[in-house]
Amino acid sequence: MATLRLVLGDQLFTNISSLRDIDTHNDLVVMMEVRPETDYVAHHKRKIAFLFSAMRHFAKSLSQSAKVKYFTLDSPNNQQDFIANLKLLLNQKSFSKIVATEPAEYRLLKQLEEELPKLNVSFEIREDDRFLCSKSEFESFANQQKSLKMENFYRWMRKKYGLLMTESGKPVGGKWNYDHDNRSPFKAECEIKPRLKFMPDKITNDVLKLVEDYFPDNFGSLEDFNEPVTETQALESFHYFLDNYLVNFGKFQDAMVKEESFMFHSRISHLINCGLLDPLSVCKVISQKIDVAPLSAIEGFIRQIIGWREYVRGIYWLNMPEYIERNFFSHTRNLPDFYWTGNCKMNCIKSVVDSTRKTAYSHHIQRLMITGNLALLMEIDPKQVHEWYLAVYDDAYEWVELPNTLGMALYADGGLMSTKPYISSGNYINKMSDFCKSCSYNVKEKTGKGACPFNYLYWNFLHKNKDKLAGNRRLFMPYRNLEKKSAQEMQEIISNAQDFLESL
Ligand code: FAD
Ligand code: DLZ
Ligand code: SF4
Repeated sequence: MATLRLVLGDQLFTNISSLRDIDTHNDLVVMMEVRPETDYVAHHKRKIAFLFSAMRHFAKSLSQSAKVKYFTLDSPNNQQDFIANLKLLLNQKSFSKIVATEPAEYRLLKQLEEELPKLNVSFEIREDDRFLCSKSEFESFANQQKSLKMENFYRWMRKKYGLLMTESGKPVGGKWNYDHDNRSPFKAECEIKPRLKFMPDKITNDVLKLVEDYFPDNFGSLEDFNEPVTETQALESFHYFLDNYLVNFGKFQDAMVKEESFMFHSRISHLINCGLLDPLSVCKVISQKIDVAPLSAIEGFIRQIIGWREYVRGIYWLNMPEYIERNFFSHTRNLPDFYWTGNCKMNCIKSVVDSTRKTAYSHHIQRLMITGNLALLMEIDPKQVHEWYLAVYDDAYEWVELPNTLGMALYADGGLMSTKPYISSGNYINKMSDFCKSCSYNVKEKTGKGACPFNYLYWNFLHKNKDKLAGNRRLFMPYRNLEKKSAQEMQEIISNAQDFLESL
């Protein structure tokens, strides 16, 4: 008898485990656009458009060799629920079994585990082996460590996959990590080429109209939508990165330039996360580029994928569901409106929010050291920050977004993800970007009306959280500098910070 095979929106991979043994004559693949998934946060319009278009293209391509039932969001028989739609299909035809690949998010895995048994048909939830470290492997790795550190995990993964390893088992070039070479600001010393654009076809145009009709008030703009939405286009986009940006990827990885949201970054996280690109294949291709790009760029890139990406997933599954509740500093302030409107005098924040609205993208340092940094210094409730990041980026799924936001950017997990909070004054932002040049605040001023808010908020934060942070060896220098501040300077810092926070 036939099998019913469920494919979720972020499982657009031809060799996904749920399809591997498909009987193309009998089985039915089901995919669906449903309101609970579009509404668990109010996603950026571009995120919904990208995913729906990619889902529809995937279904179309699959239907050339298999039977596919696709529920569009506006189809009249769509029950707007994964289980209710499965029930509908089970009522129309008998299936011996339902097969799915495990959802990447805790929320949906729990729902399937609870509700599939009620359908009175056998079911199987298979492992998602697109990830390079299984949940159980990560757990046993973690159990063997005195303290869990990304760097150790990354080295273990390098050995496991033989990536950038010599035949004698040593790291290529003699060092595991070349991050020190990757911290240059950008002084317009080379061209940043325009990105490749993929013009919308009929499928994409239909989706763009649907998103505008159904989600008119969601954050973000659909103007000039030109994302890759098929595997072929995703590969083209990745190869364009290799040919045009990889050489400078490492050196300028942390640099920020107004109006240049992508810099030399790959812009592939949304493509990997939804299945259009395979992370291991990407790393294998890039490791062959050793003759055309600096080792620091290649190593840095591979570290992000087999290191950070897998590590955050491991942390997520090891600690959910309690992880989402963590709030180490007990912060409770509301996220200010300017995270949505961009209406504020801080040029760095305004620029990042504006480009997020246009592209549903920011690169890592913009997420960590601009919006994340300020949210922590402003003592915003971690859950509200988490929901913002989950909504506004087209690569955002809870398994990857939550540890990055709650753990890395906000230190709300008290140090599980990072060894110290990623906070900075305006000085760092000024060093790594051109935002401050055209800001109405003065980055050199520490206190007073015209002073950069990052400056007094930074020292105020360190002062306020002395009990929790002063013992951290990685914060030795900042605390030593804090001690050197005069009583009067401290008073001004605290009073400026208070005024700022109360004005939110
Ligand atoms: P590149 O800089 O070109 O890096 C290459 C690839 O490495 C990325 O495509 C991505 O797959 C992977 N990668 C790099 N850093 C990380 C990381 N810290 N965690 C996981 N993978 C990483 N990434 C997401 O994919 N989804 C998210 O929802 C997300 N939320 C974030 C929230 C915050 C607060 C922060 C600080 C980071 C977040 N990241 C997230 C990680 C990172 O910022 C993005 O992966 C990266 O900016 C994507 O751009 P890119 O493809 O051009 O990456
Ligand atoms: C993000 C998303 C959105 C917006 N819509 C859908 C959808 O309608 N149908 C679907 O199958 N998946 C969607 N997704 C992706 C899911 O949220 C994702 O598969 C789960 O959260 C598991 O990671
Ligand atoms: Fe941002 Fe401060 Fe620089 Fe203005 S001066 S851009 S607020 S860091």
